[in-house]
Amino acid sequence: MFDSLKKKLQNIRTKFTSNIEEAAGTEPVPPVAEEPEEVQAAEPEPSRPPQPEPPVSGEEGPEEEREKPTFFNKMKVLVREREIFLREKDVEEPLLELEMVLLENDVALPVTDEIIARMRRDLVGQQRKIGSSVDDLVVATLRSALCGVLGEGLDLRDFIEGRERPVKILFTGVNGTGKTTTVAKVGHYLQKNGFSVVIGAGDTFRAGAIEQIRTHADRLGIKTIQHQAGADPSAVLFDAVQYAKAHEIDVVLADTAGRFHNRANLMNQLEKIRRVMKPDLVVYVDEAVAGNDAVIRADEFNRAVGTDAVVLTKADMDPKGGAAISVAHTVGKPILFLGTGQGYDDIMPFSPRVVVNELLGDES
Ligand SMILES: Nc1nc2c(ncn2[C@@H]2O[C@H](COP(=O)(O)OP(=O)(O)OP(=O)(O)O)[C@@H](O)[C@H]2O)c(=O)[nH]1
Ligand SMILES: [Mg+2]
Repeated sequence: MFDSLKKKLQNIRTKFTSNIEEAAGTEPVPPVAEEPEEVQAAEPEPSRPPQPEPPVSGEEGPEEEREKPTFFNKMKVLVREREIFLREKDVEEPLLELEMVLLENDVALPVTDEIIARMRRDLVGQQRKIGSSVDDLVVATLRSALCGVLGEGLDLRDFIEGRERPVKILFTGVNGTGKTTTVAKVGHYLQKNGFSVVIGAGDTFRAGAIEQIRTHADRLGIKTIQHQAGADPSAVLFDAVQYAKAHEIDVVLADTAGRFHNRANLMNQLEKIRRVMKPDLVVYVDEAVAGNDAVIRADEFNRAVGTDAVVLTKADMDPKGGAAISVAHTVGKPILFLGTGQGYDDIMPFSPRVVVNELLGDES
């Protein structure tokens, strides 16, 4: 998952670190035993002007070398007592490279701009404490910038817990992105978490769609409410809700036919489904492999019929990760799950921190 982006971010991280160390004209500072300090990229220190350089003391040995008016010292980067002050030009080059890497990996332009702005804000003109290495500072800053655009995520179990039953979830999106498979996976996920589920076969349009969702549901031991092909999907989903009420089922999952936002008749049908079914959560499903197209479509769907959360499928086939990074920030709605394969268990609740750790190849 996201292997190309991961590799490129690893290179960028090395580049930032070596540039900062080079600009500082010093070796990485060893950790100070008595007072280990956390790197706090998320909450940068209040801005303070750079401290004047201390007078060179005859006792300071290696420090003396650092204070010589070398080329790097002229860049006015100070590394002293595990603090560092960076100027724009010290990180300009890796910031530019990061911008290119993000754009090449399908991160949307405004989201790329936001990440770069956050990196710049957290690095430049700040007196920054560093931990055991400059790399820690770089990783913490990258992590903070990426988490900043990924938002909070949404825990479906918490969402359901806090609601009156049945909780009604409507899945929408364009053709072939994985809606039906996602309905089955989410049903399985909810069952494993102790919730009872019924599925409404709301795609009455595409040939074979009712049988497809029915087969998944049967395998998972989930009840399906269906009408015949060509029936009004609003009526099917209304019946599914009635069934859930009568049988005290916790959650109704509504599959729908794939549609593009510019097909007025199909969007009107979705509007009618919304009115009749009154979903608690409208989930837009698209595929991570579609990159920027998925982000644009998600935004268009949100404007046309509203979206409360997003599922990105086929993340297992996506080397770039651009859609996963961009969609929440662009649409202003959280990512609920990533689809990570074709099996029923191949679904991952979206945790921004876990995804960022994965991208940075870091477990911390
Ligand atoms: N690799 C991978 N394949 C997936 C994932 N999710 C769905 N698929 C596959 O994508 C294909 C389309 O999935 P469907 O669930 O039928 O898509 P849909 O959006 O319901 O399609 P329509 O109903 O025709 O609009 C199937 O072959 C799925 O197995 C995923 O997370 N990873
Ligand atoms: Mg389908």
